[in-house]
Amino acid sequence: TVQAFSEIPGLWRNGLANLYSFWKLDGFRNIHRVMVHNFNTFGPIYREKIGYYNSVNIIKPEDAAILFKAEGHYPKRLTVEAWTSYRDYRSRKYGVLLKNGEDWRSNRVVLNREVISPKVLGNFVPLLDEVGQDFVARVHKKIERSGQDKWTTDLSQELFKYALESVGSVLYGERLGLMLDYINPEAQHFIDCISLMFKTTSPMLYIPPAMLRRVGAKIWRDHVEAWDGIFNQADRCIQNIYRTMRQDTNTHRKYPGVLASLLMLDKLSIEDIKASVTELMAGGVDTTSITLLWTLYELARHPDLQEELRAEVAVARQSTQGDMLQMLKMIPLVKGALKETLRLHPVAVSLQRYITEDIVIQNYHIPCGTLVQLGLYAMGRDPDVFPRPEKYLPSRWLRTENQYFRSLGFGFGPRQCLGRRIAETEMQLFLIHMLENFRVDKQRQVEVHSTFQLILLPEKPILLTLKPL
Ligand code: HEM
Ligand code: 2DC
Repeated sequence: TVQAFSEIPGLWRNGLANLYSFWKLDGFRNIHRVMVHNFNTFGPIYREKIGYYNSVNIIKPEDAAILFKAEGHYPKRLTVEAWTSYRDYRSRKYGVLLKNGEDWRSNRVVLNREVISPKVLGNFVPLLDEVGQDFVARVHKKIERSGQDKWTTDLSQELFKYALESVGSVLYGERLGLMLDYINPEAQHFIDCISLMFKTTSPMLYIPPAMLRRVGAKIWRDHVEAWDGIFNQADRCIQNIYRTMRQDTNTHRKYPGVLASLLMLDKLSIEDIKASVTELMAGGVDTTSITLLWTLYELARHPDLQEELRAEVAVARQSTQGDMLQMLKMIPLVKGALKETLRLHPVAVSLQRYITEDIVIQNYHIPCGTLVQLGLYAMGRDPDVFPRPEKYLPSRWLRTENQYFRSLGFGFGPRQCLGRRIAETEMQLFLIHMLENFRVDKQRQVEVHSTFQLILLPEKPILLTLKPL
């Protein structure tokens, strides 16, 4: 017989007391490890309430399948109240990230066609490929200047610029100039604002932003300042395109970018377009750059694997004579490496949905309307789900039969990551160019752990050495 909802193990009766213990454990920065600990303590399902944040947590792929079957027509994830509060405070529209219900769906359908449908890949690849080539040229220059035939550095700032340049070129159909020596200080400010925005968001998952705003808390003020910086820079980029579009009357031969395509399509209001394009621009920086940094870190730790990937890329290059769109279809191991990176170092610690019907998971009844959370980080390290989980093995993704609800780094279904195609293409092209030009090396074999700043980040700088082949 099915057991009652109230029988699910876990700590959910006293939210405030749990918030206190969470804080004592430094849980704000360790939510991923706290989740692993909870699954070890309570088993594959547990209930939890921290502050006002109430959820049921699951870890098994089979249970993820049940969850996503119950997500309904308008899938809804946890609302990040800090983000909606800011928009309400400044009277700005929600984009697709924060909308829900029919409003979300109608916007998302239009955006899907311009951002994530396979037909746009042909438009994106030449733009992103150019950015990849410029990155490589920039690294060659750095190596030359070092006078040592190698360059040892914390690549994260360079990768932030690469990611912003990439997403910018796709959104606006033109270059922002971030691969140059002297970059626009406003673009650098934008990058800094995104990191600050993420960092100030995490405590507000547990402490209501409305309350922090009332007492004039620093964290709320910093958060507002960060979003203001993000919106100002996105507004400048959007205005710029809007202006040139109105002057430019001749028909476009080249692909004009996502923003211009959306404006010409005329299916969404300008305010809706601005809101979602801003989210795309902000969502496109830390996510892909950190995933690439983790991938280079893993390749540096696994030199033989690095050579294998290099060989795969070389064969793909040879047999397609550099036709990039074709080449991207011939690099399964490179794609496996990216999946493997997201398994061990996911950007999102969890995926969540408010379920729209009653379900049964692990023999417990869960009522309609409950927030159910899949612990993505914990699942990636569960030995029952991934044999020898501590091993970085891209080849585990080559067999498709074992992938059932296991490759969820970008989420699932109609509410999955809107930037997924951009992210995947941008990261694949980056690895192709890097593998063709440099060997990645690491000084000492020290393990780097993650820290939670809304997204998971390396807890300390990762120093890598790049040498020309
Ligand atoms: C949503 C992961 C890159 C824009 C999401 C979600 C995840 C995710 C897990 C939630 C999906 C769900 O609830 O099912 C990632 C990862 C990335 C990445 C791992 C890179 C490695 C990007 C990029 C952009 C972007 C490059 C923008 C160009 C968005 C947006 C949403 C989203 C707008 C909200 C979609 C909606 O609510 O309809 N992402 N993301 N992401 N992501 Fe990404
Ligand atoms: C954070 O407990 C942990 O892709 C919380 O590009 C639950 C939660 C809810 C929503 C998740 C968030 C977590 C992590 C960051 C995500 C976000 C949805 C979208 C966002 C996964 C797991 C992200 C990084 C977007 C951000 C776009 C934004 C900057 C405009």
